[in-house]
Amino acid sequence: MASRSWPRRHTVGRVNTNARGSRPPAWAAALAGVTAGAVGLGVAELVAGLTTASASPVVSVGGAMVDRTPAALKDWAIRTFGENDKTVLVAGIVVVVALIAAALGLIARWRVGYGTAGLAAFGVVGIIAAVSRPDSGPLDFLPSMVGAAAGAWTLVLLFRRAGATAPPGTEPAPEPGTEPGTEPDTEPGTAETGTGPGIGAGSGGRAEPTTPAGPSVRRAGADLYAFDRRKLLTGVAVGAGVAGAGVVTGRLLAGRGDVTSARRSVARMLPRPAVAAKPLPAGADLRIRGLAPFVTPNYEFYRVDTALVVPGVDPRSWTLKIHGMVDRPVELTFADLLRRPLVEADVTLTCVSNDVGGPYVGNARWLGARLADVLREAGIRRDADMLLSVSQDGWTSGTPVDVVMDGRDALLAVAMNGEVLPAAHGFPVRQVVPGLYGYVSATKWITEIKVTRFDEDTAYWTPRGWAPRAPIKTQSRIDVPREGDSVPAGRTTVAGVAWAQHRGVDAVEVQVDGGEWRRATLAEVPGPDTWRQWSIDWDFAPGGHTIAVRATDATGYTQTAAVAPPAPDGATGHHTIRVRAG
Ligand SMILES: Nc1nc2c(c(=O)[nH]1)N[C@H]1C(S)=C(S)[C@@H](COP(=O)(O)O)O[C@H]1N2
Ligand SMILES: [Mo]
Repeated sequence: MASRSWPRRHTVGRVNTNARGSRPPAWAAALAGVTAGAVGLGVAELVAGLTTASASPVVSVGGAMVDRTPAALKDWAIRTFGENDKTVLVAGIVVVVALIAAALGLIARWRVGYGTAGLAAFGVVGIIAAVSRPDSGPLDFLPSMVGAAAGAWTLVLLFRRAGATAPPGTEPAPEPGTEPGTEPDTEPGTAETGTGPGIGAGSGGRAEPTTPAGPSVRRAGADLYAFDRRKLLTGVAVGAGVAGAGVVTGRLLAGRGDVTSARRSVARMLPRPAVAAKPLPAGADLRIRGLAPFVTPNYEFYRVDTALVVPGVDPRSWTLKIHGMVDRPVELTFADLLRRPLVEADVTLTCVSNDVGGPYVGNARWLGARLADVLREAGIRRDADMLLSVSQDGWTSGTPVDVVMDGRDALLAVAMNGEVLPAAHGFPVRQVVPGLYGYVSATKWITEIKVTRFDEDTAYWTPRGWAPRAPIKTQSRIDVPREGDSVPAGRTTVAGVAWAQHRGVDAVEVQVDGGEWRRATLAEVPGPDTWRQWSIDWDFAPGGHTIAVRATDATGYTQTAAVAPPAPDGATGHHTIRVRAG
């Protein structure tokens, strides 16, 4: 590298590569680091939005983390944060990135190159995460790469603006012009020529001599401390603006727009059901305040999946491949699917992670093609016992073949409660199989079914501590009153829901303060595949009370009181609440 002298520096102007011994204070360096990290992420989001095929680094890294999180931790996260678990994860990643970026800023005080190297390492992590996602596309390396470059470039520019690139330990500073040839580490070439959006231009119009190590500093003699707070802060502000604009624009570009319009056009092509569901029995909904309605509105339906960003699947290019142990592999388009006779069915979905009394259960009217018919046309081999369904984002589920083929309403569903499948619930197509927990049956954004064997293939949750086969356990829940409620002494309605999908609920009993079990009144149901509302009026003496519930299904099995956690195959125990009457 050519040596430079003071005059050279003055011709370069804003570049202060000769400001020996100067470095910004720690807070400023950390702030520069955080800004560089933010710009990196913002630019990455923007690139991800522009090249719609590729995922942003936060999403890729987050997705990789979700897949690698021990089941127990994930369980805890679901339980603690509920359906906000993804927001918490993303926020956590952003905080960790900010902390590391601040540390890189501090390291850059020592040598800017170390900071930029750290940002490059970030980019490599993002690239590895992105290209190793199951749904990765050929351009998925781009957001992380461009983002890391933008971050590194930002760091260099900010350090320049702040007036420091020299390594520490060179003070006391030499006399100007006396030390050629030992140029401190300079920035990458791009920094010399770069004229990035806004970053170098923050205070460009200002006439005052803000060149670090300018006259005032030289007057200070040995103290070459040349930190320019204002220039740094304007740079930081511009960087923050770039980062924010990148995230917002990127999200918008990548966003729902596509899915929203695709859902709208599908709404126009949805055929009427060939086999319509019977109207719901009038007595299916007891309409008790606080009791879960028989039909769960789509916007209230619980959502559980590993997808950090709802996959946007284009129905025009969507296909479902059915392959593996079949005589005739097939590939269905969305139009093929809609040409099949569509069946309506009322089915209650339940998540295996649902605690006793928990919220991860919902009931909807689904419209879809019969999965059994599609499979029969493909010709399933006799020794196959598992359907490994795969979603657009690479998640997999293993469903027993015999369950799907036994005549129940196992569907490739395209609509939910009379509406095109919402994006979060699997648009354009998902599986629905009455009687099985969601993780072994309810694949959203489905693109593939491999007909295989349980002893040959393993679905997503199996190595993570969940049972390969998981029929839904008979359960019941008290909705009113709620845990901890105060109720008037005397007669009060106790009500809730019970479910035992595909077997049906035959009885629900309620017990207060460990006394005798009394039968609740059951609401009507359209069939065995939905939950069933129940209610009972109870006379409460003033004071505290414990209320428990248990259901008996149509096989005669009564819910066990033995408490089991959700893992590995569903929680057991009686839902029990405490109330105060008075
Ligand atoms: N693609 C995909 N499908 C999925 C999952 C997932 O993580 N990814 N989770 C399953 C689980 S565990 C459940 S309980 C149901 C929940 O369906 P819902 O979100 O529509 O209520 O979806 C299932 N389908
Ligand atoms: Mo689930």
